[in-house]
Amino acid sequence: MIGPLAQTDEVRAALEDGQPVVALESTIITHGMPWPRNFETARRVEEEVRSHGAVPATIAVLEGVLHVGLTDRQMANLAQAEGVAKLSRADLPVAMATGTTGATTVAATMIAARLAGIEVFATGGIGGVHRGAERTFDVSADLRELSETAVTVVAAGAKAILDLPKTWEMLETFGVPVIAVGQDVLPAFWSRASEHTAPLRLDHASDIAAAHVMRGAMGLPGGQLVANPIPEASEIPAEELAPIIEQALSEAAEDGILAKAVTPYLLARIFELTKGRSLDANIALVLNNARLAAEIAGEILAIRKEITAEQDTPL
Ligand code: PSU
Ligand code: MN
Repeated sequence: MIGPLAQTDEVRAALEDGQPVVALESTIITHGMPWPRNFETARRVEEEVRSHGAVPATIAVLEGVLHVGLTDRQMANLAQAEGVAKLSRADLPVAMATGTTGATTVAATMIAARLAGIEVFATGGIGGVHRGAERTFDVSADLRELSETAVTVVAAGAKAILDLPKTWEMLETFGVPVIAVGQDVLPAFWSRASEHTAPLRLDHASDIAAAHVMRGAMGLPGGQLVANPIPEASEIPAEELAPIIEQALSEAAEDGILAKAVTPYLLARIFELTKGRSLDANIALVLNNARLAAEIAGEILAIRKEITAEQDTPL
């Protein structure tokens, strides 16, 4: 284990005992949702993981220390803090070396999970190719991370604020399996359906776990993206959101919002324009992803135990 990595007792015990663990990101808390619902949600997501048989490990950098698992107090402080850095792959080691406090994106959370030996991670939506990327070149580091780091990420697809066709094309180029759960089309975060046929479909946590184990056994780098549709009762239909997204995007352009500030700006604006409905939907889908991630983590360990038992059986 590398030096500055701190685990809660709960996470350390689970990893040592070979219990299922699910990593959770913190940018969604600091940059994705407003106080106090960000803190309430972070705790509910952890409970959801626990009630489905796994241990949650929320990841963040606190004064330079990479924490894998946060106490309630640490989480409450982070959720209320002002000016917390948003750390992706490029920023993570710099923050750790300089004593910075920052929240981890999907990319940085995957890196931390791998260091800690955690194979499954639940979030809301991944970053992707932004609209207008042909001009701005704004492509999230999350995509490259999925091609390099062997963690299965459960998300509700990517947000419609992005250029979804380009996002899926790029993942295909990178050789990242994009797996829709229980349907033939990819979900679009706040909406269950999109126009994009999913490249892969698996309907059971055990199959997703088997694919994860097979990828590892073949020595292929990189993870899997599991695209889990938002529960029906909580979705906002794509037609209804489209004009709101257009408005938020044109305001972002007028205000000259760039780089890391783009995603948080758009989320906050869409929250206002939907009178909070986008946040209710966001919370419902994260809980749904936490549940599936806990099941996948359990199934991965079950498969590994079976393999070990077979190897131990004399011929
Ligand atoms: N999707 C959400 N909420 C978020 C994010 C994505 O629904 O808060 C965050 C994630 O942490 C993701 C990051 O990794 O935004 C992507 O940021 P960027 O586009 O700057 O790479
Ligand atoms: Mn970006």
